[in-house]
Amino acid sequence: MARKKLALIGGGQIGGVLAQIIASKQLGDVVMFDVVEDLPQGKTLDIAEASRISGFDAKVTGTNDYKDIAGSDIVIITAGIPRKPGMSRDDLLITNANIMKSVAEGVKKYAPNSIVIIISNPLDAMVTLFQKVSGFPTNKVMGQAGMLDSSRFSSFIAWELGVSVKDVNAMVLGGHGDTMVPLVRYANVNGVPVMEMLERKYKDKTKAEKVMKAMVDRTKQAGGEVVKLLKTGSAFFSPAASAVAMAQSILDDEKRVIATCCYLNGEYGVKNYYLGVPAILGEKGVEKVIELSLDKDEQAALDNSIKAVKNLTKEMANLGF
Ligand code: TXD
Repeated sequence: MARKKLALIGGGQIGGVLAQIIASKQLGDVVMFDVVEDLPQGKTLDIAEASRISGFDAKVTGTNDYKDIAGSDIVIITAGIPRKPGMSRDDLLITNANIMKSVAEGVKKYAPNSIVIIISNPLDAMVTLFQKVSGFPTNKVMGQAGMLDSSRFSSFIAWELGVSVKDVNAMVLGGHGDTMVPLVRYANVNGVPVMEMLERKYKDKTKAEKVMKAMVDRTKQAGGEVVKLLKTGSAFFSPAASAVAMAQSILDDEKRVIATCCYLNGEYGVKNYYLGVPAILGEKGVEKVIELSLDKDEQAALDNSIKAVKNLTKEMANLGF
């Protein structure tokens, strides 16, 4: 049986870690595309030369030519620029929308049957644009954000409670921005509500609520916290690991339930927009959106996030995309 093939569009910080994790997990052969001459070739050569040590036979190659992504089962897109000092959000939106448009055309032409995971920011707008330009079925175009935001939230909970993060289940819904919605009520440690564990730890309901609020706020700001420390770019290990988990669920038809930026067709009261919600990821891509029952406050927070995503999408349409 032929090995699966994964194309990475963008060979920057996240692209490099993606290639390395995919190869070491032997998920499939990797082709890294970038517009910068020699960059993807150099990066992948370096990774491939570690194959003896890491113990993988998967091929890892770089290219500046879209035709080399032909036959890819999965395409993961990180192409774009991160925001620099002095740039407005519009500047980032226009630049990355132009890049995403060219990427969508390239992927449509050379990997028309692939399933696509987008990481580039502003995420919800970039996923919307890729689907529009490529015309791919909506179940085959999705964005990575919720997996990472949920992993950050889970890590903070595990550190606070002193338990293994493997036993923490916590999910973040909504757009990838300040309006994201960490779901406190559903957060649990192997079925035990996190709030209950916090109340037991502090023997004080108000204190427990304060601690949870701090974790929720940190989750919302977590991307910015890393940017502030790194000073020259944004998080790249955790976004790459998150997208690989999504790709693996699709390639191995694991049917994991993952918070994914996916196309909504009436679910959560939203029609024809991309939004971060839990979904089953399997061989068909997004196979089913899971609808959670939300209380009044949770629904209000999600509505606020939906509004932000709609505004961003409209802003992009007004700019001619
Ligand atoms: O969770 C998430 N979704 C995110 C998203 C978390 C962190 C960062 N997130 C966003 O991912 C970030 O704001 C950026 O928009 C992307 C990629 O982040 P990365 O840190 O990998 O950025 P780099 O290192 O600048 O890499 C981008 C690469 C770089 O090598 C460019 O040469 C390339 O993109 N690039 C292109 N590749 C292909 N085609 C075109 N047109 C192109 N233009 C630039």
